[in-house]
Amino acid sequence: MSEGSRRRSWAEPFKIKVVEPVRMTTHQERREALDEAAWNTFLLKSRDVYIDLLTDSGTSAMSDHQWAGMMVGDEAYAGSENFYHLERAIQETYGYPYMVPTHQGRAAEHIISQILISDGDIIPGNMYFTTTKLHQELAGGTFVDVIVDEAHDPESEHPFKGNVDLNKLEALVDEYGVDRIPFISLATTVNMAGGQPVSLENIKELHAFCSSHGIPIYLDKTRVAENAYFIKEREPGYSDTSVQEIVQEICSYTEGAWMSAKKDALVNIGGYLVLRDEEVFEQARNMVVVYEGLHTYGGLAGRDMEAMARGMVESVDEEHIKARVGQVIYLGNKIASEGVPIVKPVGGHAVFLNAKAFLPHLDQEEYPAQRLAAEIYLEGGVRSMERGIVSAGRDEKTGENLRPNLELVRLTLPRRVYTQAHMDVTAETVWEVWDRRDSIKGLEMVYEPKYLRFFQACFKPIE
Ligand code: PM9
Repeated sequence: MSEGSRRRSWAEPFKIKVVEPVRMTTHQERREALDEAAWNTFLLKSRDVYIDLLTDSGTSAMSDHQWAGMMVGDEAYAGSENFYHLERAIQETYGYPYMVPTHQGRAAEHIISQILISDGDIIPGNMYFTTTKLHQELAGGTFVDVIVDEAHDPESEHPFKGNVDLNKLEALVDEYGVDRIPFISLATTVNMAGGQPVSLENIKELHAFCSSHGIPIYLDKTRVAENAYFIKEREPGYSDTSVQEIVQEICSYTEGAWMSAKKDALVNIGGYLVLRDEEVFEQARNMVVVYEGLHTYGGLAGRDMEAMARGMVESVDEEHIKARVGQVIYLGNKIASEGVPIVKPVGGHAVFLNAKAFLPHLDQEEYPAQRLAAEIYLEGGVRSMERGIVSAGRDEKTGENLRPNLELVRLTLPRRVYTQAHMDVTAETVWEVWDRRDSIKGLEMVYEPKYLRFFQACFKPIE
């Protein structure tokens, strides 16, 4: 579409055909809901939420084309037509020859971790992700962060804060030897760093290093299209390359990948593992029948696979991705315009508030980000998520709380769901909390589950 100089930089490339009413609540109702949810936004009932920015996972609005695809679901137990369509779409969009469907991303993480990792292995990666790291640990490995230092600094404006620091990686290889490093766990649009991209230059250097040491790269490509968009926008030499071509190039440097299709691929459920190595594929195809279902459905209905096949093509559409990331940047800039501290630059899928700077009077063990997420809900019915000390969990060996430098609240934007007015209300809600920040106290954790505690932990406010 041609754009004059007076045209805004992004706009939605769709119109709305179906609406879902949401419920407005009073402050009193929200306070009661929060107490009932033990001050954990994951435990709130969705009916009590006005604007739901908990996650972009499985929360996207599907297109009419995807919904039409749901009607041609082939629900045969074996050999569904939609499986073959999905396989073809993956080959064409990403370039991997083999695919094993799973019901969502963590199931694929489980399978690949069990296949590749042995007891005592070291898994280097560009910042941990909660479920990825857990599955690597459950398989006997230890995740080691090799992301660039800038990723841990919310103020750094580095355009590619997702990059791998090759010196850190080399030091790890020297210390443990290649035999104890089964693969590099590379993520595009690094979630816990604030939705920050990796550059193609860095991926190429990583590939050269890994090839010379015989270490394969496995990619978490959950948000690869968003990463590709940032490469197109920021990396010299790519402004005329399509997002689709950039996605293909990223994938070409990797031996395999897992995907939570609930994000980029615009579906409400779905995931898969993709591979180049036939032997690893054989093992994965066998394991999936133990945990998910036959290798031609992997825990999904035929209609889900069809929606995924269609959604992944839409995910690399230039106008779609520009509007998707454009909306996130709009919200980030708006919130920051009143001095609210956010992670810079604004990421691809979410705006991350810097809770340490927002509530500097709280100790990290008083869970400032958890409290801030709760206060934002209380203020305006906007649901967000903690990404700090609660999400980081405990050190496996010492049992101590891990204290990440990043103590963040994530306002995550579902794709194609909310309007610009919703973004404005979200920013206004954050500003209201910002205005009364000095009076906000911390939380005490009163229940802690063993795995992925952020999902189900219970808190009570410190009075
Ligand atoms: N991500 C998210 O909200 C949903 C669950 S954790 C709060 O960000 C990456 C980079 C993810 C991810 C999920 C998974 C797991 C793997 N990698 O949720 O199992 O962001 O489909 O995928 C969530 P599934």
